[in-house]
Amino acid sequence: PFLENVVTHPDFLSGNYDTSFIDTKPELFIFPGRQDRGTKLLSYIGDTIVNGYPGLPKSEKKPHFDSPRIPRTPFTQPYPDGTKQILDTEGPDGLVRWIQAQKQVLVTDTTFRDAHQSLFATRVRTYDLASIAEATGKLGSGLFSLEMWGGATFDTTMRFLQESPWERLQILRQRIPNVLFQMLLRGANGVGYTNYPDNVIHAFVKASAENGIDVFRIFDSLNWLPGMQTAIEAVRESGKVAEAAICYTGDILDPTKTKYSLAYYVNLAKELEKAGAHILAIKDMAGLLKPYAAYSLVSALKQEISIPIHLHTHDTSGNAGAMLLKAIEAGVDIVDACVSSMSGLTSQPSLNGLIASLAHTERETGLSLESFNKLSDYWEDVRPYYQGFESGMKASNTEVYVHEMPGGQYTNLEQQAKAVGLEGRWDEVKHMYAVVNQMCGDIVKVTPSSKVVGDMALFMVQNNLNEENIWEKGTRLDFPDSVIQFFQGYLGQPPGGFPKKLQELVLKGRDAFTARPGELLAPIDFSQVAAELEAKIGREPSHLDVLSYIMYPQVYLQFEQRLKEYGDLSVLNTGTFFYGLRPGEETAITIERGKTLIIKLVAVGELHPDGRRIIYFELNGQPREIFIRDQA
Ligand code: 3PY
Ligand code: ZN
Repeated sequence: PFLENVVTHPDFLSGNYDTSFIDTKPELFIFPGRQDRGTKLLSYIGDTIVNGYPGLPKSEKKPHFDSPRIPRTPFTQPYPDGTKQILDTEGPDGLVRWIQAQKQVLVTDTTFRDAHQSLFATRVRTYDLASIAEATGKLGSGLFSLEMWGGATFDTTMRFLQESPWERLQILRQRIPNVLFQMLLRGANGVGYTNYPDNVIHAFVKASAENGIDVFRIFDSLNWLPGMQTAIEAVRESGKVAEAAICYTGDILDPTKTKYSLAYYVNLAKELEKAGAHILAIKDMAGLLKPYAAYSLVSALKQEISIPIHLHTHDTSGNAGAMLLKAIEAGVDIVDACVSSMSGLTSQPSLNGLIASLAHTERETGLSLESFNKLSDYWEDVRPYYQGFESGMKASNTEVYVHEMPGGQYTNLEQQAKAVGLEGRWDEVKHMYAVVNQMCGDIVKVTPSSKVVGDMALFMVQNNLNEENIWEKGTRLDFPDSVIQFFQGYLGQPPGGFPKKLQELVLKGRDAFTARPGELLAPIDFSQVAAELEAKIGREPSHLDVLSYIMYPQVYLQFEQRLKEYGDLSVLNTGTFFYGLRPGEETAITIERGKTLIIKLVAVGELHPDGRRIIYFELNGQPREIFIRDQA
C-alpha cells in the first residue's frame, strides 16, 4: 500500500475541496520524495505494524526471534583460495580439467537460492545472506560453487522483498571472493517466464558475468535444445562456465513410461555437449530421479559424453540422499546439497549428511562437517523469520511421483492458490496438476512450463472444472494467458509436439508457430527502452535497471515507486521488515556507514473515523507521529 498524499486523495481528484482542505489534512502534503530517510522507514514500519506484510498471516503480536548464531572463528583469517581462483586463472577449460582430475565428489551449496526457493518461496533477504556470507566463504572454501542467484530470485527480490537483485549479487561477491558463484538461467526465458529476444539474453548474461556470476546452469523448460543455444553461446562469449541441463522427468526404469527414456536423455546430453556445454547438469527439479535410475543414468552418460556431470535434485520423496550415493558410485562429478537446517522436503538433501556419509571413503568431499554444522546453526536461527512462507508439508511424501511438481514451485503455487482463495483445496490443486500434465501430453515441468500447468490447474479448480468439462466446454472457456502462449509456441516445442485437440480449444484460431521465439522477436533497442524508463521513473536508469525493467516491467516500476516512498528497506533486519516492532521495542538501523537510526515504537493509536491510525514512534530519541491507513 502506498502512502497517501494530496494528489491521490479522492476529494482532491474529484475537485471536491476548498481552502480548508490544507488545514484539515496537513499530512497529505508530506510528499514521499521529499521525506527524509527516517520518516520513510517509519512509514514502512508503521504500515507493516498496522496492516501486516502481504502474504504473511497477520499476527496479533510480533513473534520473538533469537539473534542468529554467526560463526566467529573465520573473521580473523584470510579467505582460503577456492574454485573462483581456478576459473579466474585457468579459464573455463582449465576449470573443467581441474574437475576431471578430482577424485572427491565436488559439492555445490544451494542454501542461498534453491533451498529457500523450495522451502519458503524464495523469500530470504539479502540482509540474512550478507550476514553469513563471509563465514560461508571461509568455512565453505572447499565447495565447488554456491548457487545464489537466478531462478525465482530475480522476480521475488523486487516483487516481494523490495530489494535489487543486482545489489545482492554485488554484495555477496564482495564478501565471498573465493568460491564460484552459480546461477540458474531459464535459457531463452532468462530469469523470467517467457522467451526474450536474443540480444536481451546476451546482454543479461554479460551483465550477470560482469557482476559476479561464474557458472550458468542453463535449462529449457521443455528440454528444447534451440531454447538453450543462445544462452550457451552468450555464456561462452563472456568467458564463463556454461553448464547445460537435461531436465529429468518420468522414470527411466518404468517400462510403461516410454516418452522420457534413458536413450532420450543420453541423446539430449550429447547434443548439449556438441552445443558447447562445459558441464552437463542433470536437473531433477521435482526429485523424481530414483536411486537405481540415477545409477543407470549417470553410468550411461559417463560412457557417452566426456564433460563433467553435475547432479541437482530435491528431497521431496525422502529418497534424495540415497539417490546421491548411487549417482556418486556411478561416478557423478558434482552434486547439489544445502546446509542441513535448510535441507530436506522440497529442498535439496543435506550437505552435512553427505559429508558424513562419504567420510573415510574414496570419494569423501574434503569439506569439514564441523564447519557446515556451524553454518547450519546460523540458518536454523534464521529460518523462523520465514516460517509464515513455509508449506504445510511436515514430512517427505512420495506423492511427488504422481504430481511431479518441482520443489521450487511447490511453496510458490501453494501461495498462489491461497491468493486466489483456494486455501483449503491444495490437495485438489496437486491432483489437478497431474491431470493437466497428461492433458498437455506429459511435458517437462519446470519454470515456465510448470507455471503453465500450475495456472491451468488453478483455473480448473477455481472454476470447478474437470477434464471432461474442458473437452465439452473448451470452446467457450477463456484459458489463462500463460496457457495460450504455451500452445502458441512461445515457450518452444515439447518433445512429440502439442496435443492437437487441446491446442485448438485453447487457441481458438490464434496462430501457433514452431520457429524459435527468439528469432521472431525483434531485438530490443536498449537506449530506446532506457529513455522510456527514464520518462517513467524521473531519473536516468543504469544499464542494470534497464535489464530488470525488460525482464519484469510492472514489477520493476512498482519496485521503483516503493523505493521512492519508503527508501532502501534492505537496511532493516528481517524481523522488523516482516513484522514491524512491538510496543516498547527499539531497533538500530544502519542506513549507511557510520549513520545509524534508533527507532522505537511507543504506541499504536486508536482507529480514527477516517480509517487511519497514528503510530507513535521515537526516532533517535525524538517523538515522531506517522499516519497510517488501516486496511482492515
Ligand atoms: C526456477 O527456474 O526457478 C527453478 O528453480 C527451476 O527448477
Ligand atoms: Zn531445483
